[in-house]
Parts: sequence; C-alpha cells; structure tokens
Amino acid sequence: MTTDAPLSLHVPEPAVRPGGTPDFSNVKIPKAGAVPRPNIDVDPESIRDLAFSIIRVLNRNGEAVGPWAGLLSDEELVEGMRHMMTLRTFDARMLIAQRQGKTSFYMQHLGEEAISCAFRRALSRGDMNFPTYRQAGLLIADGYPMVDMMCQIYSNARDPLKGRQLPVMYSSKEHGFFTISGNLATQYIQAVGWAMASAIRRDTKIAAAWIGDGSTAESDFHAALVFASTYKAPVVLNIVNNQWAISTFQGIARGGSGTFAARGLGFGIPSLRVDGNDYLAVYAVAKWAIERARRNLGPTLVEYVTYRAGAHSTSDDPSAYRPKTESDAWPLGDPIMRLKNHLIVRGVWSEERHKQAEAEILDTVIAAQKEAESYGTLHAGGKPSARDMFDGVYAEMPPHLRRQRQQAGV
Ligand SMILES: Cc1ncc(C[n+]2csc(CCOP(=O)(O)OP(=O)(O)O)c2C)c(N)n1
Ligand SMILES: [Mg+2]
Repeated sequence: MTTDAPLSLHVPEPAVRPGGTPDFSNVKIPKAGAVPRPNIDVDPESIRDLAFSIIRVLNRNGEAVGPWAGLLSDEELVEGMRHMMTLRTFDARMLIAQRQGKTSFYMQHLGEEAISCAFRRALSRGDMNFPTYRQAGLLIADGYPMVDMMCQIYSNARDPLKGRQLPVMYSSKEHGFFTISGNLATQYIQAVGWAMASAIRRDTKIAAAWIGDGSTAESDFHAALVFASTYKAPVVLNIVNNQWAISTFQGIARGGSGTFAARGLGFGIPSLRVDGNDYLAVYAVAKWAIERARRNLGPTLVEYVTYRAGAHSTSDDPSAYRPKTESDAWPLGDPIMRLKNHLIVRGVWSEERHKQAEAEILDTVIAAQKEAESYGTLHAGGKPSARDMFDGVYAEMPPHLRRQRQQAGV
C-alpha cells in the first residue's frame, strides 16, 4: 500500500463561461504614461519589469501622456485613423460577402486594427513582415490595393495568387508582406531566418515576425527565439495576445510564465508589453523595437495586449465558449473609439468629420468591391485558369507535370 496521493494535472480554466459575468480582473492595467521609456541600447536585464507591465499612451480623457507620447503629427494620426476605419469597413463588407456565398471563408480584425496599422507605419520600405491572417492592416496602411485583396478573397480571374491560397492569405513582396502560411508559428522561424540572411548579406533591412497567443505553444516559436537570441538577429518578434485561440483561452498557451512577453526573458531578449488598442502606444513601441533591430542591437519581443472582439473566423461561433458581452467588458476599449477621442481632444477631428469619413470610406470600399466582383466571385464569373496551377512552382517543370498539363489541354 502506498501513502502517496494520486497525481493529477493542472488544467487552467477561463474565468467565466457563457452565461457568466465577464471578468478581466486578471488583466492588470497601469495608468497611461506610467511606464518609462528606456534607451534602445538598454541592458535587457535592467528592463525585465517591462515584460509584466503595459505601455500605454492614451488616457481615459483621450490625452496622450508620458514618455512614449509625442511621436506622431496630426496628419499622421488622422491618416492612421483612416487606415483603421478602412480595415474595419473592409472586414464588415467581406463578412457579408462570405454570408452571401461570394467567398468560402473570411477572418476579421475587429478590435485589433491598431496593431497592424500602427506597426506598418514604423517600418521602412524593404523590411519584411511574416504575418498571420490577422494583420491585413499591414497591407491597408501601406496602400496595397483593396481590389487585389478582394480578388484574392473571391479567388477570381484577377486573384494575384491564382486561387492557390485560402481566402485572406495574401502575399506581396513589394509591400513587405510575406505569403501567409496557414501553418501557424512557421512565421517565426522564417522571419528570424530572413533577418539573419539580411545581416549575413550586410543589408539594412529588418524582419517582423507575427504570432497569436495560442500559437506560441508551437515549438517553432521557441526554436526561433533561440536563433534570434544567439545571433542577435535584426527582427521584431510580435505576439498578438487577443485572449483567445479559437475557443481556447490564453491561459492554456501562456503556461506558468505570467505573461507572453515574459517568454523572451529566458532568452535575454528585451521584452515589452503594450496596450494593443492604443494606436499611439503601438506605434511608439514598434518604433523602439524596429530601431533596435536596425541599429544591430538585436531582437525585441513585443506582446500586444488586445481582445478579439469578433469570431475567430466565419466558421466560428464564440457564444459557445465565452459570454456574449465579454468584448464590451474588455477594459482597454476599442482602438478606433480611443483614437477618435484623442483626435477630438487634439482639435483635429469631430463627430461630423468622423461620420463623413465613415461614409467616404464605405463608398471607397464598395467601389473596390464592385470592381473586384466584376472579375468574378467564388461561384460566379471569372476564375483563375487551370493552366495557372502548373506555373510558378518549378523553374523547370518535371515531365509528369508537363504530361498532366497536356492532358488537361491548358
Ligand atoms: C500549426 C497549426 N496548428 C493548428 C492550426 C489550427 N488553428 C488555426 S487558427 C488557430 C488558433 C490560433 O490562435 P492564436 O495563435 O491565438 O491566433 P488568433 O487566431 O487569436 O489571431 C488554430 C489552432 C494551424 N493553423 N496551424
Ligand atoms: Mg489569439
């Protein structure tokens, strides 16, 4: 007989389930402006506490405060506002298009618009993002044509990717947007590899890796951190913590480290947490991390604290696993509303201007949609040619594929 108690596993549970009252008491939010802004060549050891705090610029009154404020002009902020509003409108239209059967699948950014839109602004031309499906703001904020994005979503005759990719998995070398892979966390090893190659070639371009909270549980994430840390690769390691990985809450992938940013500390990588719903804070932290990479000071890990307000994708129904009102209770608010309030406080925006911008943006998105639909949608109109699937894969097509192409008569 043994006196040892039986072993058991610890399985973390979300604070609440459907029907319960939303509870974000686990998200400790410091005051805006409270977190110091270290020099970029700081000793990582001396800023370990930044991995457990949240850098914020916009306060409750819509003012920009503290050492991370003051980097963007009125014009830049108004433009940032338009980027976020465009992304939100684009999402709304494509969600409807999916429900209408014009595409099989869509993924929206609701509540996370500030992250990719503000990050893009801090990059230079030639830098390369390795994004997931929830960073289309990198394209929108860089002026990539919405018509091309929609043609990809519709897999129509003008789809730049010729029907080879799942809808929303865009690709644009010119816009620093590496082809999205559905295999999550591969973005991390590829970004670090690309950054290392840039340094080996003695180039000046840096890479940005993107991952969600859930995907940090993949081994690729950890392998990438080893290489980034050892070789001090010129890369920004972004973690978008939107609290959910489909129906799995962030406590599962986070494990015992307290925060996702804290994962970087064991690798000696400067690791910061930032309010992901604060356009100014995201820009300031992105700029800091990008400058470190550019000055050859090595990688920075950034955790964006945000909330996925919408469903995971058009195939998901969040009411099955979280309270319906949870997104209203998210304590960091909505990124568009917060920037709007700030612009009004600055005296460069108003309720009327906001309404006018909404109407203009909707017109622009609808015009792009009409044009894209004139080239076909999932079940109607033009399609990529069957010939396209044989092209662009091999420098020299193997004989068996040549035969197949002949058999298909294309
Ligand atoms: C390697 C791999 N495992 C599983 C999946 C299936 N999958 C698609 S999205 C997703 C959740 C990812 O959550 P997170 O990383 O938090 O990103 P988010 O969707 O919240 O932006 C999973 C498990 C996948 N695409 N790739
Ligand atoms: Mg997530």
